[in-house]
Amino acid sequence: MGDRRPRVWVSQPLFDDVVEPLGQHFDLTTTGEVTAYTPQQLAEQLADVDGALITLNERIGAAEIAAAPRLRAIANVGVGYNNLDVDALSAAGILASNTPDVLTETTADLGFALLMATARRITEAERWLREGQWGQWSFQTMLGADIHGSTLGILGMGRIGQGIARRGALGFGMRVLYHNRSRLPQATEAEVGAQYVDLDTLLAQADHLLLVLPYNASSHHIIDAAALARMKPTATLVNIARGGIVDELALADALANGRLAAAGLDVFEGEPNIRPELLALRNIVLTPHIGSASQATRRAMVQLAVDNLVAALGKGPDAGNPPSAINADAVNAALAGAAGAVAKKTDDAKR
Ligand code: 8YV
Repeated sequence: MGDRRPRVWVSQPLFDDVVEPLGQHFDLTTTGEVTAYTPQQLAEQLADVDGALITLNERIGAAEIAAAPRLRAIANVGVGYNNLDVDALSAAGILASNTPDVLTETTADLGFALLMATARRITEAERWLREGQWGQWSFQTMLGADIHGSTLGILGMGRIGQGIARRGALGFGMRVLYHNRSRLPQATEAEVGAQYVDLDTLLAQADHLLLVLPYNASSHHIIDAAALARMKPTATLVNIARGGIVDELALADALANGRLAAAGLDVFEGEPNIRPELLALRNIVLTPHIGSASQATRRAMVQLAVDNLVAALGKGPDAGNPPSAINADAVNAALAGAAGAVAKKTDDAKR
C-alpha cells in the first residue's frame, strides 16, 4: 500500500461544497453528470478505491466487491440500503453506512403530502382544470375522502412511520393503527398516538394506508392482490418506501376496477421506468422518489454520508466509528476472524 493517499469515489453529483472537504483526507474522484452505471462501469469505478459515497442508484453486491480489492467503506446517501448486499460487504470487511434521522421529518412530510393529495384528488383536479374541463362549478366535482378523523394505517413503524403517526394523531385527529415486525414500547405508542394491530386488522380497518417499511425478501410484494382485497374499496394507499413492496399490477387492477379508491406512489419497482398500467390511471398520484428531497435535508444527508466515510476510513473526530454504520459488528467479527486465521497460519508455519 505504501504511503498512497486513500482514494474515494463519489458516484453522483451531490453538493460540491459538502463533498469537497473529503479532499483533505483523500484523493477524490467526483462526477458532474447524473449517471446510470452499468455493472461493468461500476466495477471499473470501484477497482482502485478505498471508499465510495453512493446513492440508491448504485447496487453493490458480490461481483462489485470482488472487483474492488482495496474497498473498505461504502457510505450510502439514503436511509434505505436495499441496493447493498450487506452480508457480502461484511464478509469482505467493508464498513457500510446510511443516513438515518436527518431525513425523518422531511420524508414524513412528503408521506403526508402524498396522503392528502391522494385522498383529496389534488393532482387529478389540477389536471382536469388545466385540460379546460371546468365548465361550471358543481357540487359533485372531485369528491374525495376525509383525512381528519379517519383511520390511518401505517405499515412499518420506524422513525419515519412514527413521524407520520404524530402528524396524523396530533395534527389531524386521526385514529392511528400500525403494524411492525416488533411492537413499540408503550410509552412510544402513547407519544406518537398509535395503536398496534396485526396486519389483517391494519388492512381491513385503514381508511388510508401508508407504507414505510424497509424493503427486503420478506417485504417483497407484501401488498399483493390478496392484501389489497382485504382493504376497504374506499381506502387509499400511499407508498414512500420502496416500489417492490407493492405488486404494482395488482394495485393497478384494484384501482382500475373500483376495489381501491386511490393511490399515491413516490417509489416504483422498476424506477425510473413506470408501468403503463399505472400511468393510465386517473386515481393515482405519482412523484419521482422525492421523499427526502428538501434542500436542507439532502444537504444534511450528504454531510452525514461524508462524516461516515471519513470515520470509516479512519480519519476525523470519529475515526473508526462512523456515526451511522450498518454493519460494524459484523465487520469487526469478519476482520477478527480473518486476523485469527492469519495468526493460526503463522503459528502453524512456525511449528
Ligand atoms: C434518498 C430514500 O433520497 O433515504 C432513502 O432511503 O429513499 C431517499 O430518501 C435516496 O435513497 C437517495 O439515495
